[in-house]
Amino acid sequence: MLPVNPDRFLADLHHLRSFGASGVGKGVVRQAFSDPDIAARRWLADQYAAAGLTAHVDPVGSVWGLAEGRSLLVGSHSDTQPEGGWLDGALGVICGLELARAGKEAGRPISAVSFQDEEGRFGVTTGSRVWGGFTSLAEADALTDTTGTTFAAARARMADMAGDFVDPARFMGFLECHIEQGPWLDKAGEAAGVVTSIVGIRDMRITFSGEQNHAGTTPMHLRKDAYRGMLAYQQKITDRFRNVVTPETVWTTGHVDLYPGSHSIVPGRCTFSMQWRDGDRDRLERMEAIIREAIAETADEQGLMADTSAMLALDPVPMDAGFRAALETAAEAVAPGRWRRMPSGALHDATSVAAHMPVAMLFVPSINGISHAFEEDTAEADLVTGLTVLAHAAETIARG
Ligand code: HGY
Ligand code: MN
Ligand code: MN
Repeated sequence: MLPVNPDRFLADLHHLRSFGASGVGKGVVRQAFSDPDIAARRWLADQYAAAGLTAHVDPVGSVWGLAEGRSLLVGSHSDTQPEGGWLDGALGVICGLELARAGKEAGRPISAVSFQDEEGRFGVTTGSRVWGGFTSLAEADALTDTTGTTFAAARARMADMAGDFVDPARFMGFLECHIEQGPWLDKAGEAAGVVTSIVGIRDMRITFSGEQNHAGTTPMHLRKDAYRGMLAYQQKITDRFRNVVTPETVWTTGHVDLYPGSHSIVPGRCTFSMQWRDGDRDRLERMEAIIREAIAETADEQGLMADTSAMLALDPVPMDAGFRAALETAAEAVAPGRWRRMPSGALHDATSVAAHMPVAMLFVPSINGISHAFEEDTAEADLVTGLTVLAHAAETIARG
């Protein structure tokens, strides 16, 4: 097996946590292109170079540690949610660093990567989507975060480091180790999850515009209240989704912006996020039709204007059968009887990479199933098991 060093791996994981440590538990605040994110990426590039890899930053801020010739790629993302955990993405990035180092020592070409903006400050999995050719650089540059900052302006902060895009053809496949971010492995006392498929996702912003007015003198029946428009819309989709969704289907409004945001003003504008996920592409499309119909009906009934942003669409992706088999064999060897096959309800960069090469993913347990929160954590023994299973599988795959 590749000569991975668990102590070195854990030390690097904790060092990466120090970039943007929130001061609350093991929480981290390290959004794409923030100071801690850029500092972490500079540190990663130095680690890749110190390991004898070619350190490289691409135009969208993803950082690569490249082995000579054709190699197996291992990695994830090192940016976090506005309130993130220390392991979401970081685990896979440090697994990539450790496997690439061990690969160099063992003469097994393994490359490493930390993709940029997987967490969607601008658009979910932006870095790997642009690298993968799903979104043009021009389209990405026009994306904005919730404050109106453009991707172009943000990525300009790393322009001094940026080179060309890395050619996907130099890799024979991709492995990503990630925390489960759900409850199942932790509840079952299991150590590893071999991912079968990654859900598809749709994501957009919806804006209702009505009439800003006085909260005290405007009778209820004369209002064109944008917030009440959103509430009416939400009720319509909840009612109509019942015939379409399954217990695995999820939909979320995670961000709402009311304008002008005063207690004494009837909001004239309400912009909110609408995200939905499922393992079935047809179901995602049926949900989209319901959403767009509910928007139009609500605007008409309430005398509002409605506008929608461009919609981000990633379809469900099955993992490569051969790579999955290598992970299953490795999991049984390292944690006999304490692993399972399972789908991923979270999105990952592996979705973008899968269009170019075989990919597979390995999950480790999340304590109490918590993620995208400062409380996110995993027992160190489970982190080391994840690294060991990945190294075992990488050896099998690299050997061919
Ligand atoms: O939202 C997701 O699934 C990922 O954690 N960004
Ligand atoms: Mn992630
Ligand atoms: Mn995440």
